[in-house]
Amino acid sequence: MSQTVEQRAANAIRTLSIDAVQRANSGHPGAPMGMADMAVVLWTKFLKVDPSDPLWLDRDRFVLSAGHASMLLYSTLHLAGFPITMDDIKAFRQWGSVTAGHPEIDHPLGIEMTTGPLGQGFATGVGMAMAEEHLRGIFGPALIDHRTYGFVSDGDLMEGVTSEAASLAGHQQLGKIVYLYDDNSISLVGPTSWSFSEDIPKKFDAIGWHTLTVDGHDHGALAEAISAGTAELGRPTLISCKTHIGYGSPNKQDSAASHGSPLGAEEIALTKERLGWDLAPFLVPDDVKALFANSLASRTAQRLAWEERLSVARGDSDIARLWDAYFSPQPVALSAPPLDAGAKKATRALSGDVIQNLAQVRLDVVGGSADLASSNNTQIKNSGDFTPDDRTARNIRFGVREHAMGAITNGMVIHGGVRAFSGTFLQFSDYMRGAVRLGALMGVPSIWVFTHDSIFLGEDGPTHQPVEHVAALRAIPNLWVIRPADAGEAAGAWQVAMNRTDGPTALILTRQGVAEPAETTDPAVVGRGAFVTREGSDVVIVATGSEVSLARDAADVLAERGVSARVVSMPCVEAFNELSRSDQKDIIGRETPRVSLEAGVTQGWAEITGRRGLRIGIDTFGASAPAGILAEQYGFTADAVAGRIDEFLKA
Ligand SMILES: Cc1ncc(C[n+]2csc(CCOP(=O)(O)OP(=O)(O)O)c2C)c(N)n1
Ligand SMILES: [Mg+2]
Repeated sequence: MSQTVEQRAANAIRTLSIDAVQRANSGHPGAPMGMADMAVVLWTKFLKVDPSDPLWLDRDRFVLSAGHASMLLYSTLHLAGFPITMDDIKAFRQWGSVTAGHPEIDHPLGIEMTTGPLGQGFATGVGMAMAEEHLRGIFGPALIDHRTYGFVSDGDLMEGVTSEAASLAGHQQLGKIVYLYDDNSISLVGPTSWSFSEDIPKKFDAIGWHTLTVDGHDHGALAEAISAGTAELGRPTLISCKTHIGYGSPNKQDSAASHGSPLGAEEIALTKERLGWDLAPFLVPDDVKALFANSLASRTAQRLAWEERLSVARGDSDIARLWDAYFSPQPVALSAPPLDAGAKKATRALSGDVIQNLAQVRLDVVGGSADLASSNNTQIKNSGDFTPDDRTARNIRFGVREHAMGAITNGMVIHGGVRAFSGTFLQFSDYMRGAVRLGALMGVPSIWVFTHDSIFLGEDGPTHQPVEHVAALRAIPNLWVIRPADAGEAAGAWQVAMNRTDGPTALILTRQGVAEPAETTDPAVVGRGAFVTREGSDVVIVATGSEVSLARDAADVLAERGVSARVVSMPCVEAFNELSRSDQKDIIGRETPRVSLEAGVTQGWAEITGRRGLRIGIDTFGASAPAGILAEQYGFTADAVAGRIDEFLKA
């Protein structure tokens, strides 16, 4: 039976995928085989990307949420002319290769984001679509007008983060989203019927999506459905594509056996016979190459027309300035917010003041909170709420959806043109940890505003009192964790976070007021991670956030007893770790005994104090009571701290 070139293209994706998985002796052949037709139709007929400029700002974004189907993406990018070579495909899953087990963000290669933890791609794509809406609102459709496409799987739809993100996408009427659901009724261990029986189209209809169901191997039906999805601008679209996992494999199609192991040489031979494929491994027929080349040539023409429009628009110097403010923003230098003399402001409130200043100098900053804006102090006061009626507004109401908020924030930043932050109570950073970690892995400079940072939030009690959270965040590589102590450090914390380009920052902020030092702290010191805030020679107390003023008070008590204590504020351990050893020793002392003081678990502080140092912290859960009582009960008063240090020095 003769095949169309589109069918041969799908078979090229299938055979490249199964051969690469076989060669690596590891990987997931079934999903690429099942989604190959979806990929061919989307990429040749719809997706606005240009391999001659993978970074084109107005390109459509494509997210492969089911990251285990990585070979689908690599094969398709290769066929489409992105710089993934046949040698790269042969090196699938090998050391140093760009074709990692799961796709890893690499925009020049055409990989929009890292996927693998199911659900993250779905939710992050929602953030990309929100960024597009915002920027289109500002610059108009002549300069910004693209879609966010995604391939999502059963596993993606089972994950909670997807439900949160889908709910917000429906509410926000994100009509430029078109997701194709690989509806194959199979997941890792077996049929989805073992644990998943919801009516997905009905569910998505109910939360404001436009839904369609098609045969995912019928190219005509797929094209019609994607057309309908792109035409629907008032609602996001989910197309359930009924597919067969392992399509073409005589013995493994429709079985979980094709999900995560190589098909085996014998089954590959049978599959190629069934697919009518007689080429040697890793060869692509010329007509398939030509199909992709011809269809993508029109995208190059679209890009050149866009460049022309941009260049004409930039003839207006106001527009040129505005464009650069979003797409080539400058680093910031922030100053400490002014304070009334003697005022004790919470660092969350100081952060809120800094945000107002920041929003003036950096137009690309947008932010929001998971229904805690008034507690997190995240509202940008001179702007309204981002809604379907006002896409230019800069405040995002995420609702009580921390996990999706994390992913959506990453998505906005990954999209480019916006710098996003989002806030919740530090306690609930656990709910968004999947996204926080993935952002750190991707090197995305999202900013997390975590307030109510210790047991000293008081009466809400141990469900709301973080204890292990700061240490748990410090454990994530490439995430910088900054816990400012005063107005100057609050400004410095935002400055460091904003000027990071290769990773995220968590700002750890108090609910309660903090005492300011006699002289306002220079924000620039935060970039060094630590500095001496009070000189002394007998002992060094290293403290963070609200415990810095406590350390100074304890030093006063110690001074009365004839002990000279140096106090070091260490807002950012990660920045401190970047200093030379000698600079570090200048700050925390050489032979002087060291004490750490932080209202959280002591884990990690031995790195600073040494094993023989004293670590004062809270290694149990908190309790529900007024903050002052908790300070007494947990030994966080100046007298108690001084007493412990005295004892330690005498021991
Ligand atoms: C958050 C998360 N949990 C678990 C996994 C492990 N895992 C990988 S694929 C998969 C399920 C596969 O089912 P489906 O998404 O339907 O993909 P298909 O088998 O159809 O290719 C699981 C559980 C994961 N990658 N991410
Ligand atoms: Mg499945």
